[in-house]
Amino acid sequence: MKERIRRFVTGLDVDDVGFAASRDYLSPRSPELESIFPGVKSLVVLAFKELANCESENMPMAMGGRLDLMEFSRSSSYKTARFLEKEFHGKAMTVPVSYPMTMDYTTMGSVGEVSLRHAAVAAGLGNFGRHNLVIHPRFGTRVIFTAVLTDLELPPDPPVTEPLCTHCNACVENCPVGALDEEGKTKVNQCLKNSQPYGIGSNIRFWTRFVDSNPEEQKKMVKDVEFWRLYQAGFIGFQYFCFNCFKSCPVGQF
Ligand code: B12
Repeated sequence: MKERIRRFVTGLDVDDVGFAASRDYLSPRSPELESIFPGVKSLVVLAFKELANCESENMPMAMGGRLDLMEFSRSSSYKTARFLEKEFHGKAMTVPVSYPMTMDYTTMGSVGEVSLRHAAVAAGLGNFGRHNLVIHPRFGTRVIFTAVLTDLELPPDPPVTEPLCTHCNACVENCPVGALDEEGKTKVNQCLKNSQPYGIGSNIRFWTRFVDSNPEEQKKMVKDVEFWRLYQAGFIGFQYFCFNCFKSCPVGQF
């Protein structure tokens, strides 16, 4: 069964696939998988290599590449989940590639329902680097993940045991806000303010100023590019304006 699933997934042009037992998925800050999917037994984790878009200093180009990849990854995990249900009569659930996620005051929108990095590590698709991202043995850091949860029992893949991070420190040095200065921890607020300048914080600040302004000032505010950018972010969703730790990692690059 596992090899048929692997062939199906790689036939979708997904770059790599790994299998994990749900007991090996260890992500202390994330919800228990059982609370999401009672009876879950395995995770099928899909890895997708990112195109060179992430290198561009033109942020609509960089984020456009990510959006294309997210669309492809969502369609691939959806097809994989359908395959598990149709062919093997298991139950299957797709994991959001990035959002939606629970929004509350304890996590401030920084914890996904399933941690795809911990899932990838459990499925033998890589291990954590100095940047707290998962490095894939062939594709390096430039890889994103999706996953399918299932109640089918699938034999797990072995973990990657050799460390893939070379500790060159390029990710730390290239972070413009020092979010990686402390080993083993990303300073989420610093990263967020810099990488998502049109996220919830800017939105709140803009609209607070707006309600405190007179009609003339309000007219000026909606003509300002800041408003146009917030408007675009509103329908695109989370929109990254920084890929530095992701693109500066030399592992697996030519
Ligand atoms: C919320 C989120 C963010 C938030 C918060 C990040 C965070 N601290 O987790 C912000 C906005 C800051 C963010 C930034 C980025 N993100 Co993000 N993000 C997510 C999301 C949606 C949820 C992550 C989550 O649940 N975190 C909470 C828990 C799991 O984290 P944690 O337990 O606190 O673990 C942290 C540390 O303890 C440490 N850690 C934990 N265990 C271990 C073990 C070892 C050995 C080490 C060294 C470290 C370590 O690493 C974690 C990062 O801080 C995931 C998608 C998903 N569903 O997984 C993508 C995801 C993690 N993001 C991703 C990416 C690529 C990015 C960015 C590069 C942005 C970009 N331009 O693409 C940056 C990288 C920032 C960085 N270097 O840490 C990819 C990572 C791919 C990869 N190769 O690893 C993911 C998996 C999306 C995907 N579908 O592939 N992200």
